[in-house]
Amino acid sequence: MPLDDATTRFLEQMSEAGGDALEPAMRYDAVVVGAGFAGMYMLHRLRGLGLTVRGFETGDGVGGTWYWNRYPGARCDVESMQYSYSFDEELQQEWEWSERYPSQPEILLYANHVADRFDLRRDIRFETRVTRAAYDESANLWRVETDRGDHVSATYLITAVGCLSAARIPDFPGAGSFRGPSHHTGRWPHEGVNFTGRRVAVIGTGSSGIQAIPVIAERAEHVTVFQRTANYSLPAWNRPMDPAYAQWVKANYAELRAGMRTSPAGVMGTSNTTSALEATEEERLREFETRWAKGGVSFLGAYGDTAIDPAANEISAEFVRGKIREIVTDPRVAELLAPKDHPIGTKRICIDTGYYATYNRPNVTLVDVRTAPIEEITPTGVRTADAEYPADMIVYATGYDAMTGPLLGIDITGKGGLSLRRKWAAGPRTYLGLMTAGFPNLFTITGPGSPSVLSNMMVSIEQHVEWIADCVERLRAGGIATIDADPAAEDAWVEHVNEVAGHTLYPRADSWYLGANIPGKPRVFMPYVGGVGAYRQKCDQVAADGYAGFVLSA
Ligand code: NA7
Repeated sequence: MPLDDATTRFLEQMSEAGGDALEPAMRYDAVVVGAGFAGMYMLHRLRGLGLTVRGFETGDGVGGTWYWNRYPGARCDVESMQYSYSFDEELQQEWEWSERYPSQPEILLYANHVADRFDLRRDIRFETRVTRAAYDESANLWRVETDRGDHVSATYLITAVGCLSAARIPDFPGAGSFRGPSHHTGRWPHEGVNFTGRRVAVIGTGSSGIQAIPVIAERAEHVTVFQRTANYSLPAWNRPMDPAYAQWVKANYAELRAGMRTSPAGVMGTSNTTSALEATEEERLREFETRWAKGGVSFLGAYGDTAIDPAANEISAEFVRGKIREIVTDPRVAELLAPKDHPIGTKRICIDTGYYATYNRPNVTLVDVRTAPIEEITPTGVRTADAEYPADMIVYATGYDAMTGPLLGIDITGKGGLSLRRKWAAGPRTYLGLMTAGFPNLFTITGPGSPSVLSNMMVSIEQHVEWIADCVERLRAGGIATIDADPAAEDAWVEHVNEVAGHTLYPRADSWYLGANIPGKPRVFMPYVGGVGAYRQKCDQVAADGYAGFVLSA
C-alpha cells in the first residue's frame, strides 16, 4: 500500500528534523505512552534492561485512571491488598493500605510513592500528549510526535494508554448553553467541586455514577439522577483495613499472588463451579446471602453457570432485584432501579456504598430516561421528552470510548502507510491483545483481545509488561530487528476471542465491552473472556515456542 501524502510528509519532516542523525537526546530505544500503572512499570522494567526510554503523559502527574478520576466517592472495586504491584517485595511489604477498598486519593498516593521509589519521573515528559506515531520502515524506527512539538524516534513503541481514558460526553443538543459548571467524572477538577446549596443533575448510572451519587447527595441541595439503564450493584461493605488481615496477606503474598495470576479474574477468592440450577432454593439463598454479606464481586462466583446459562443467571439477578426492593422504600423507584434488560454481570458489575439507600433521601429524584430520553440541555437544566429538570450543575458520569478510544486517539501508521484507524474500522484486531499485524515493534499493554477490563488490571498489567520486557530482551539478545503479528495468527485469535465471548451471556448486554455505548462504533466484544490464568498460559507458551504466531525479522 502506498504511503498517504500526510504520512509521507510526516516521515520526511522527521527525517529533516534529523532522521537517523537525530540528536541522541531524541532517539530512544523505547517510547512508552502513558504514565499510569502500566506505563510506570513498563518504564521501570525497560530501564532495568539498559534501554533508553522516553515516557509521555498527558496529565501533570503519574497515576493514569487514578489521576483523572477524582470524582467524589471514586474507589477501586478490587480490594486494596490485591490492587497493587507484586514485582517488588519491599514495595509490597512497606505500603500500608488504610481501607478494604482503596479510595482514589490513596491509590494516587501509592502511584506517586512508586514513582518516587523507582525515580521514574525523570524519564517522563508530563503535560504532553502523543498525537501521532508512524513506523518508518527504512530506518526501522517509530517516529513519534506530541502536541508540544516533540519529535522523537524509538525502536519500540509501547502504548500504556489505559482502557477507560477517552472520556465521553454524549452529544446533547444545547450542552454548551448550560449556565452552570459541568464536569465529566473522568476529568474531574483537581481543586474539587463544592455541591453545597446546589441542585445537581447526574447523567449516567454506571460504576462512576453509582459511586458518586451517594456522596453528592449528602452535600447537595438536590440531586436528579438521569438513568437510562438500571445497573446491578453489589455492596462493598468498605471498612478500615484490619491490620491482622493485612499482615496475613503480606506474610503470604508469594502464594496468594501466584494464585491470583492463575485465577479467572486475577483476584483472590473462591468461585463455585456447581450449577445454580442444581442447588435447592434454600442452598442458593444461603450462598447468595453469605456472598452478599461478604461484599464485592465475589457474589458473581456463587455458581459456575451464572455467566453462561440464562436461567442460572436469572436466579442471581432476581436475588439482587429482591435486595433493591428491600432497600428502596418507594416501590416505583425500586422497580426503576431493578435491572431487567440484561443478565447480571454482562455489563460491568458495580460495587457501591449506600447506592440504593440514597434513593430514600428526600433530596434525590430518579428520572427514567429510557422511556423519556434527554432531548436537550437548556441554560438552566436538563429537558427530557416529558419534563424539564432545573439544575445548577451537571455531572456527566457517561463513560468512555472504551479500549480502542485511547489507541485510536493517536494517529498511528504502520507498515506501508497502514493506518490503525483504518485497520480497526470494523473493530479491533490483535494477536493476544499485545500486537496488531502490520505495526512492527508496537506493543499495546492491556490491548483489546486481552483479559484487561475483565480482570484485576494490576495483574493483567504486570503480565503484559513482563511479557513485553522479556520479548524485547530476547529480540535484542538475538539480533532480531522487528517483531510483528502474523496476520493468520491474528485472524485466529480474533476468531477465538469472539468464539469464547459467544459462549457466554456477555453479548446480550449493550455494554461498553461491545462498544455499544458509542453511536456508530462497531459491535465487537473487545476483552478476552477466557480468563487471566488460561490467557497467561497461552502467552507464555507462545514465547516458549519462539514467539509462535509472530514474524521475527533480522
Ligand atoms: P459506564 O459504565 O459506561 O456508564 C455510563 C453511564 O452513562 C451509563 O449508565 C450509560 O447508560 C449512561 N449514558 C451514556 N450515554 C447516555 C445518554 N446519551 N443518555 C443517558 N445516559 C447515558 O461508565 P462509568 O464511568 O460509570 O464506568 C466506567 C468503568 O470505570 C466501569 O465499568 C469500571 O470499570 C470503572 P447506558 O448503560 O449506556 O444505557
